[in-house]
Amino acid sequence: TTDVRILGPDGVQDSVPWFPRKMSDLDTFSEKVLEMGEELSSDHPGANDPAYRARRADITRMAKAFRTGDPVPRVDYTPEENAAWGQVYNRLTQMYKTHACREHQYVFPLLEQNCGYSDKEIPQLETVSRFLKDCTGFQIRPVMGLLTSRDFLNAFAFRVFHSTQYIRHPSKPFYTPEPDVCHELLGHAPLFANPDFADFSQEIGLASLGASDEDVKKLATIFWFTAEFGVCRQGDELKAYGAGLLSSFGELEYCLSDKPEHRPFEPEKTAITEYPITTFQPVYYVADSFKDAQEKVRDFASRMNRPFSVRYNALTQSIEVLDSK
Ligand code: HBI
Ligand code: FE
Repeated sequence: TTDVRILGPDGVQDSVPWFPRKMSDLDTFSEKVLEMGEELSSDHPGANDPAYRARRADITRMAKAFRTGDPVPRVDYTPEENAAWGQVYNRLTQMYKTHACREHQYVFPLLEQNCGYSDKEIPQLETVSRFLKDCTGFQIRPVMGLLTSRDFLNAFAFRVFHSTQYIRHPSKPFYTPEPDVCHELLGHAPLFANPDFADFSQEIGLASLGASDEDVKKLATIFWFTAEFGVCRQGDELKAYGAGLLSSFGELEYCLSDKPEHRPFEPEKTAITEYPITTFQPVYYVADSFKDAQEKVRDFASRMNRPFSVRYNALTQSIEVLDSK
């Protein structure tokens, strides 16, 4: 990543990290994946299964070749893959009525009606992407694996969500050490159909463009405690809206119990909270609403140290850089 020069408000040229200005700039991310892009870590249940690895590699090869404007390639999932999905689907959907936020509960039947969500087979990313586009303008790009926080967040400025397309190892249907299609389609996709959540996600994305490494880390931590592990207050109850919760029946139960600590979502504090990535979270941040969370993130972002501001032009699908803040 090479820096680019931008004229700051004082007329002096500042150097900021490169960032995508138009939708097709996202094509440059497709080769850049972290650890598990091609190799599986030793704790991955599929690490010693050559057939699983070959299958995963076939699917990630298609993601690597994806370019802006392409339809997401279709994957014909095997009966074994669909069966693993079905197990996860049935176990989680039982809990959504009592544990998921109302926005997730509202969208889920629409995904069943419009996108073929069921316990029978894994929905196609292209179908879900088209549905999201109709709802909020969000779209899905297939990705080989974990992107850097910067790349992953930058894409949200364009209302683009990077989604994996392979599924966890069928020997452990209730465990995965990396994002997979169950996590993406059951946890994330429903929320991107909600206009307020879409705005909230894009707000984080816009704030991340050209941000310092330190600020990107803070925004990634905010993303972690909201889109991944967020809890919200609805009436006098707590409900889950984070995708990491909505795709894990164990943590979905635990997060609303009185075992963990629940703190109010405050970007300044949330952004600097340490968190474990392999165990249940000891702390959850509670949002009042997606609109309120968006306003708080916008306010937080406006105090970030960036010599320019940005705005997304949906007509040209490009970022406009405003030289003075
Ligand atoms: N990459 N593909 C992908 N999916 C994610 O959920 C993801 C990522 N990179 C970083 C990341 N999540 C988060 O941990 C935050 O850093 C944004
Ligand atoms: Fe995720």
